[in-house]
Amino acid sequence: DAAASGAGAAADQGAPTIFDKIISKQIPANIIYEDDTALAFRDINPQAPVHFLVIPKHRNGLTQLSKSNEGHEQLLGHLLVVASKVALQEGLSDGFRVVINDGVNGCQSVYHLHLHILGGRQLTWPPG
Ligand code: DGP
Repeated sequence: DAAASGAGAAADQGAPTIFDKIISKQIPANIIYEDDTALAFRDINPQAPVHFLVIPKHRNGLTQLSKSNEGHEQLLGHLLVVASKVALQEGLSDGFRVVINDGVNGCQSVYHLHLHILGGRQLTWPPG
């Protein structure tokens, strides 16, 4: 499909992660949205009453956001639209937060690009 075949498609560097097993349904997850290119599921360690992740089904080299290039624009845009759609589906009409942790200083722990969507309470700023 178009979103999955960006410029990064040839080079899907990085070791498989736990998210590959969630995508292939080898391990269970609470999936709340799925389409051809994106998957949304509840975070196993929620930091808010609603906390889910949106990931690309095909990583396309996006172990982390800082690996992105122009070939990923359609996919990245789609992930944001899915995040918003599912947030509203989850009842977050008063607002929510979208976070992408990148690399060591960003506290990234799973190297398969993912958006965190948090809501259901008044969040504070700045984050820690
Ligand atoms: P990050 O630090 O941005 O890489 O966050 C990774 C998130 O992934 C973290 O909030 C916990 C979540 N997570 C890790 N393993 C699993 C899992 O097996 N299932 C689910 N549902 N979430 C997971």
